[in-house]
Amino acid sequence: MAKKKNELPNKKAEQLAPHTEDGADQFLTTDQGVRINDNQNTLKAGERGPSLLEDFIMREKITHFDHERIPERIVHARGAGAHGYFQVYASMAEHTRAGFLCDPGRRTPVFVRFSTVAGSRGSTDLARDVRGFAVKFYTEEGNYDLVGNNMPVFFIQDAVKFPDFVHAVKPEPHHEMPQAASAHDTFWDFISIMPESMHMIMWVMSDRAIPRSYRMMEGFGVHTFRWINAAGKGCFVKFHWKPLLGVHSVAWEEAQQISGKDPDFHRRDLWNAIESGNFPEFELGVQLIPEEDEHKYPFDLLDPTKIIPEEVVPVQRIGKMVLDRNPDNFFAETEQVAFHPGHLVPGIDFTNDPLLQGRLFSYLDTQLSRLGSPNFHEIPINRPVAPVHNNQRDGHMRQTINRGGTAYEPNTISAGCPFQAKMADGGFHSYTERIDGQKIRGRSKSFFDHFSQATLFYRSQSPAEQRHLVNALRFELGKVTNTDIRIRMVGLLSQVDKGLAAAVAAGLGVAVPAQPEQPMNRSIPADGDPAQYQPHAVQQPVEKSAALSMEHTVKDTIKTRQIAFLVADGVDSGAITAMKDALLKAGAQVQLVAPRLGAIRAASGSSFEADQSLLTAASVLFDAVYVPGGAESVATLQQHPDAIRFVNEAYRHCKPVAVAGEGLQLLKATRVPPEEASGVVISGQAKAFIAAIAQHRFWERELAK
Ligand code: HDE
Repeated sequence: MAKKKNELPNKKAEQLAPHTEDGADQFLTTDQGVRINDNQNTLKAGERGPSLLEDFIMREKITHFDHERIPERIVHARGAGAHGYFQVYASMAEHTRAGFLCDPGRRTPVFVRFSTVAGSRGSTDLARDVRGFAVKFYTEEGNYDLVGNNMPVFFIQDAVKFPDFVHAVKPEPHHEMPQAASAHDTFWDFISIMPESMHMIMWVMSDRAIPRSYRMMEGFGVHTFRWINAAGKGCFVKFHWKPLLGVHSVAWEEAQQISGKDPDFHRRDLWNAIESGNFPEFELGVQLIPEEDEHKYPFDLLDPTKIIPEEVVPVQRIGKMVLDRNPDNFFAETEQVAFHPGHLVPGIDFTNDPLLQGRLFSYLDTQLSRLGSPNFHEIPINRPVAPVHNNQRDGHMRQTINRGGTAYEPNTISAGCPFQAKMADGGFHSYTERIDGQKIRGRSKSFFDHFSQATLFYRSQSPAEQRHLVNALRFELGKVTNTDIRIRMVGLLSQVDKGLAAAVAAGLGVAVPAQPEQPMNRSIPADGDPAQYQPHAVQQPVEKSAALSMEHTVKDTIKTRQIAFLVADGVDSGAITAMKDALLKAGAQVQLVAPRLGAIRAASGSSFEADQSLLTAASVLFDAVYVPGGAESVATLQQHPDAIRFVNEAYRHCKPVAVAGEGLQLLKATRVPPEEASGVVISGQAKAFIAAIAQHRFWERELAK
């Protein structure tokens, strides 16, 4: 498909353009612009002699190479980025004075980076993990970063625990194993004595942790933030990103296989979608809470382990983000982009969430070691489109050439410039919140309900989702070698839901502890009285929340779904064309998978080019499989173990399978029932197949196994 170009002006794209380089039709040069005549041989004393120190060309090249790497991000090292824009549907001026949220005519350029958390830069995309969802808005009033995740809560309530948490989940320090996985002793050791993690554990053990695509996951700001309008009135706000393609995941076994077949699965999917003009779209949603309601709920708005159920405060969809351009260079853009929750614009402010407060320190600090200089804001991808004028000067790799004879403020020599901006001129003004308290290391009692929202999440899941959650816990705790940790975890789970704990315990071959009423909580100060720190459950305003289950997501589109057609010589060309046309029309993408590459001869005499062979393709890389008729083609596939495996696996992973004509014969060689069943279409009818693909998965099949 031809790449659709976004012709509309984009200030960030215009700003980046002069920084791009293109070697097409150009001579090779040194970094100083000198043309290179021989890039194949070092300067030597004689053809067989030693290399000469004076070879400035070779030394420059090797020196640059030696220093190519920068430290990877301590968390969220593996990611993929994209450019796009955001536009608000209607002015939100009643609640915020942020310019990009008040003008529906304004398209604000954005750069988004999706990521996994625990793995290194080269790790698999399909690890069971939280996904980062970081958005940089290049607004007219300066850069605003919404640095969120695909899960609305977090593991811990206070930033001071973050290094411990990350050390626990990262590969273990003595042997650096396992990579990009939480299924090991240190992670679960920490969690088993950290009851505040239980709500987040429900999310990470759910299928949300193995998304089908970055384009099919939600995003959340996690913390409660504040909006402030032009009159200075504040309200609380929770941010959501809602993908227009719905929220979908893969099966755990599938995730593990994808990690082998294509560890770049999510990165490739994002790249290909944008290249083919299928621009990912997300709506920005907000939950607005009037200040007067701060203490109205049975949870604390400042506690990042809590959500506000959508049934209690509905999510208003206020605008749309479209990702329409891939980066030109991964390192320059995706690797060097620097997010920071403290990149704020007037009209948006923080709350006292103790996790957020710690983040405000960490992100700026980490960029200094990662990017190596306080001038990281001058790297093209990080530059605001709003003008920058201040008295920050010098430092490594300074690029701006500041004119003028003063670098301080106030001054008279430069007529006081650059001068402070009044609020009316767009000057940032922190929200005037009244604070009155003692200086203490402590936590509010309102943070001590560690279980009721974990319970709410678990009970809101469909039976299949609950099953997956149980299996995920059995898998993860099954990889834990220390039995005490397993038992402590089962004890904690019994505080969430007795059935959940019993199911996990059965898989681990342990008993649910009889007395887990006071779950282990080591998260207390040395001189603290344990009795004062015990978690307690608080009745939630709803028993269940539909929004928490992916079963309730969008299931009326097959846009960008990848469909495999299994074909061989002698295939029925009509059955290919009819199905392909219908699927393409509905927005899906089709690949012909054959026993070998090259031209596949159809029964009619025409031919088709195979996109992949059974050797390079795998069912786990597709959303559905179709076997068109043609006696010779089907007979060949029936004899091909990889074709049988392809269909069996697609069925096992609960995907739609369709056959037409003799294609039915292939099913007889597989474990797929050769009859019309949920997600099995034997009529060859495109309409039924499309409806099945839109359903995504038929999890009930798992029960029949
Ligand atoms: Fe981060 N986090 N984080 N985090 N985080 C980083 O910043 C940190 C937290 C999130 O694509 C680091 O530039 C602390 C919550 C994303 O570049 C670092 C705490 C949420 C990304 C850091 C948290 C996030 C990061 C590492 C607890 C969801 C990737 C590299 C107080 C709301 C951004 C970097 C990108 C990255 C610190 C918790 C999201 C070390 C101290 C909660 C999406 O600064």
